Amino acid sequence: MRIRSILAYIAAGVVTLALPSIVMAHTKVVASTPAQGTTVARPKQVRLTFSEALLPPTVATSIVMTAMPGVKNHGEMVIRNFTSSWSDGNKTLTLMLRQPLRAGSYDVRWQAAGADGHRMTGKVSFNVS
Ligand SMILES: [Cu+2]
Repeated sequence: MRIRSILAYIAAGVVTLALPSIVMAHTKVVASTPAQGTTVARPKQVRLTFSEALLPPTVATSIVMTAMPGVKNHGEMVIRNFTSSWSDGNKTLTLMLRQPLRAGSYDVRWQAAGADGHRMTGKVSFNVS
């Protein structure tokens, strides 16, 4: 009985020590096409690969044009003409545009809840020439 309670005490300690690494493992984008900071020819799809498998209903993404060549104070324009699909065991999200993106600057903004339920947000920015 005494040994059992000691073992339970040790097990509780191990779980407590393991917690910080679980909390730290927040969802992030580990790769994208176009890649962050690059300039590409008019893409017809955008792909985000996350650090972990996600539940698609928890993921929201938007493609926002933030600047257009030759237009001052363009403001933000949300691009809506795409469909999306998951692959790679729900780690990779592909946004397929009905028309290639026009020249300009873009943010792909995302939010997603990872395994610990915390909602994370981020963005990938790139230029289209
Ligand atoms: Cu978290």
